[in-house]
Order: sequence, then structure tokens, then C-alpha cells
Amino acid sequence: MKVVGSAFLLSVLSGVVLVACGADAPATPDARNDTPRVDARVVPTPDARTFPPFVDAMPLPDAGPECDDPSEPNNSENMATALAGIDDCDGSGGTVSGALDSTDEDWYTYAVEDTNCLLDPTILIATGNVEVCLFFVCTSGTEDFTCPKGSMATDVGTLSGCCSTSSFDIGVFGFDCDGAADDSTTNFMRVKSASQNSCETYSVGYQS
Ligand SMILES: [Ca+2]
Ligand SMILES: [Ca+2]
Ligand SMILES: [Ca+2]
Ligand SMILES: [Ca+2]
Repeated sequence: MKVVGSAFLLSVLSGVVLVACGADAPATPDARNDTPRVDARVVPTPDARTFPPFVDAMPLPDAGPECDDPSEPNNSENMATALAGIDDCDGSGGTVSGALDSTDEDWYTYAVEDTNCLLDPTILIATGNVEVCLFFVCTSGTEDFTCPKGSMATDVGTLSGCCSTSSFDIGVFGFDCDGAADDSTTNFMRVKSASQNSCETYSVGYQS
């Protein structure tokens, strides 16, 4: 009887323990359900990060074929870009750079002072498949010049000068302001594309 009574008491105690464990179990799932709700509030942040790249990519279609030239507009004698004056010493001079589409003309103008050096108007085409014309306007007297071999005498409006697709030097006996001791001039330089390129870039040097 005592043994049976002990076994009965053990089974009753086990039942109490099981009931006690069963009562504790429901608390855990509730706590787990709270955690996903907090995580769900964090989800919108990664989605927001995907938008900036699309905005950054938008400027790309604007980068089309353009022929930027900061000297524009300079398409005629009257709109010529004014350059610093030079004298007839060969250390005096400059370089212009620009870009030409098929119909563009780039005009520049600069004064040339007749000093004690030798006057020999010169064009140096450093880069670019271009035609360069050099026109002269004497400060006093009348323009009298001979275009060197490889260049061609050309008149544009009231201007007279020489044009070539390669570098040229008028030479020390090639230019004179006839009737004047002072051969100072105002020069005009016209650059045009000699290629079929949509955008011909160039660099042209000048001295006198
Ligand atoms: Ca241009
Ligand atoms: Ca132009
Ligand atoms: Ca010279
Ligand atoms: Ca003269």
C-alpha cells in the first residue's frame, strides 16, 4: 500500500508539473510576435536607398554631341574675338584654340605694331584640319602683300589677305603698308573647318 501510495503521489506531482509547464509556455510566443513588428518598421529604409542612383543617372542623356567653344559667337569680322596686341618681334605672338562644326567660322583680331624687328606675318597651324585666313588693315598707307606658296590671296568683304590649310609665313619682304613708313596693322584671322568632322578642334599660333 505504501508503495502504491507513493507511485500515485508521484503521478499526481508529475501532473502538477506538466500543468505548470503548460501554463508557462504561452508567454514565449507572445514575446516572439513583438519582435517582427519592430523589424517591419525598419524595412522602408533600404527601399529609400534605391532612389538616389536613378536621380544621379538622369543627367547622362544630356551629354550628346556638342561642339563647345567659349569664344562664340565670333562668326564674322564684326564679332571677332579681340586678342592682345603684338609687335613684329618673333617672340611676340600668341595661340588661339577653338572648335568648329561644319559651317562655323571663328574670327579673331589683333593689332600689330611695327617696331625695330622685321615684319613677317606668320600663321602656325599646330593642331586641327582647318583653313586659316590672315587679313591685314594698315593703320596708314595701303596694304601691299604677296601670299606665299601654298596659300591663296582671298578677299572677304573689304578685307584682303591670304588663306591656307597649312602653316605659312608672308616673309620679311612679303608685306608693306605702301606709302607709309610705319607698317603697323590691325590683323583679322578667320579659322574654318577643312574636314567633314562634326566638331573640328584646333590650335593656331600667330606672330608677325
Ligand atoms: Ca567656333
Ligand atoms: Ca564661330
Ligand atoms: Ca618678325
Ligand atoms: Ca611701309
